[in-house]
Amino acid sequence: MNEQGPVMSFKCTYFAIVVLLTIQQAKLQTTDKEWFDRFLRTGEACKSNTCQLGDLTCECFLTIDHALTMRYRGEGQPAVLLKPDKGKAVRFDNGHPFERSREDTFILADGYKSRIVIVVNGKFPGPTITAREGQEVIVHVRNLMHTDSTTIHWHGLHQKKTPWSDGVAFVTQCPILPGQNYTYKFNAKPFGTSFYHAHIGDQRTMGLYGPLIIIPTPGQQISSQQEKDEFFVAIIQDWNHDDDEDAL
Ligand SMILES: *[C@@H]1O[C@H](CO)[C@@H](O)[C@H](O)[C@H]1NC(C)=O
Ligand SMILES: [Cu+2]
Repeated sequence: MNEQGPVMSFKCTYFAIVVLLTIQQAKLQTTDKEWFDRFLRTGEACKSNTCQLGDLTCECFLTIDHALTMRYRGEGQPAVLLKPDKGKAVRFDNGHPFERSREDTFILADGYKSRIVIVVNGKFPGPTITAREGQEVIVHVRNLMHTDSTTIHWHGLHQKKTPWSDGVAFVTQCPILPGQNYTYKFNAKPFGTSFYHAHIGDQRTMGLYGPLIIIPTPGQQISSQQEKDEFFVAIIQDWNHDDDEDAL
């Protein structure tokens, strides 16, 4: 009569474990908002378990917002305006030295006055996106600018079969309105060193751009290998002391 007892209780335990694991899994699932916020803090762009050799996808999160150069944001304390003095940043109001260790938490640019720029994940210029040739690149873009709409163009990529990801405002997509998101999906082809940039108004010169590097699949004839620590990325841009809308 009792023969089924152990089997039943084993089934129940098994069932309970599966339920618990499923709940655990759901808890561990990071939401898009959490990813956006995480990369906004770290200044990086892409999930570390993607974009590597052998991964099928390269998934990144870009938050777009305005910021001021030469201004320490405060991080819980009052914000501080800065000015350059003999190669160091000092307080604008009293000329006192500013803590050197905090220098990478504000945007220096060329140190000439405080100017409005556009930052990507808090950085000016934006963080580097490095994908592998042939990967599906997925870039979630969150537009936190208050009144500007935006789009991002992936310079050098052919967008075969994905014309809607080309990022040309009013031509291949409606601009991403303030407060809205948009996800770009495209194939990482051809390989090469390029950049992504805003494709609307003066936003590129204001800072909405960053390096976009597609590493070739191994075994191909290429002029110079661009991997490991043997290279660094330099990116240059036009820079105006006046706001770009006045300079244009
Ligand atoms: C944009 O994405 C963020 C993060 O996932 C979300 O919190 C927000 O509601 C989205 N905004 C819109 C308008 O869908
Ligand atoms: Cu371009």
